[in-house]
Amino acid sequence: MISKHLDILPEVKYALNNNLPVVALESTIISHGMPYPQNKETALQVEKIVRNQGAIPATIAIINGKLKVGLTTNEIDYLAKSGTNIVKASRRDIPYLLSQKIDGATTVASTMIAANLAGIKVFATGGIGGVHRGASESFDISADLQELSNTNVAVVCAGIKAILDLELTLEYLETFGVPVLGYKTEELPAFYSRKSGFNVNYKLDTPQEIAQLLKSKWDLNIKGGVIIANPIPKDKELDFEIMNDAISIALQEEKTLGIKGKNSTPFLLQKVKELTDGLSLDANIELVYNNAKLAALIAKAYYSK
Ligand code: PSU
Ligand code: MN
Repeated sequence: MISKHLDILPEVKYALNNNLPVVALESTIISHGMPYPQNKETALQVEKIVRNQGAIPATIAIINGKLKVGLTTNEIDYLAKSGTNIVKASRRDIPYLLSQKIDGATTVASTMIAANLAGIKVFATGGIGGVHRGASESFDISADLQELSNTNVAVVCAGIKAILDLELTLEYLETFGVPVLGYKTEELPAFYSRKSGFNVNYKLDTPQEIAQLLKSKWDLNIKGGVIIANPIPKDKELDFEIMNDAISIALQEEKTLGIKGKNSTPFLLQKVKELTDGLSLDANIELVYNNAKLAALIAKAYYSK
């Protein structure tokens, strides 16, 4: 009965049936992570980058009561224009949205669920959700982390978003057995910048080695995902200290306004963008491109004989 709830684009279905590399892409980053029209341009460009590497892109969202795996340009345009008017849909929201036929943009967690149901192994995004700063009081821990401990999809990201508590996020991932790999780096990147002061678990230097690690994990039925932390390119990164200052101001304002729960991440990203005169958005776009490329190479390595 799974197929009743899944709507897979023919091109993606063909690729999956023939063991061709497919890369899943999320849609909350389109609706809630970036403003229009940059969000639309980015989403389309990301698909192009995946194609240029020889893989098939599958952007995922909830449309017309189905988990849609692979979107048309019109659907991407619709999500981009809807912005925060569309529901940000994580794991807990899927049953309600499907049964009520309400559209939703999928987060890392819900994109992983749909990708796994469709049989997609590799997923590219900007940054995963994590343990928020001050979580000991707010209890705000992204559902993305639980999903990574449960669902067999590899997530390529630019490390853990600098707005979060990186140390606590790493502890959480360790507890739940999620490997954090660094692509050509020992240091965990912090989204906008390449340094964070924390280490990844293992540094791997080729997409082939990463694909082998994924196979080892899943051959043994060691359930759950893998994080592949891919640092933003050197010439695109922002200064760690400057970003930290902007993030501190954004966090203070969030507290004053009483913003909580699922609105927290979109608010912080938007506020940091304002405080950096748009520089954080430029960096965010560049790091997503960089991740899409690596994800395509890993997907190709995973499916090569
Ligand atoms: N990365 C980005 N921009 C985003 C997000 C990630 O560069 O907008 C989104 C993802 O969809 C991620 C979500 O799953 O933020 C995390 O939200 P929360 O902390 O509420 O779980
Ligand atoms: Mn949260």
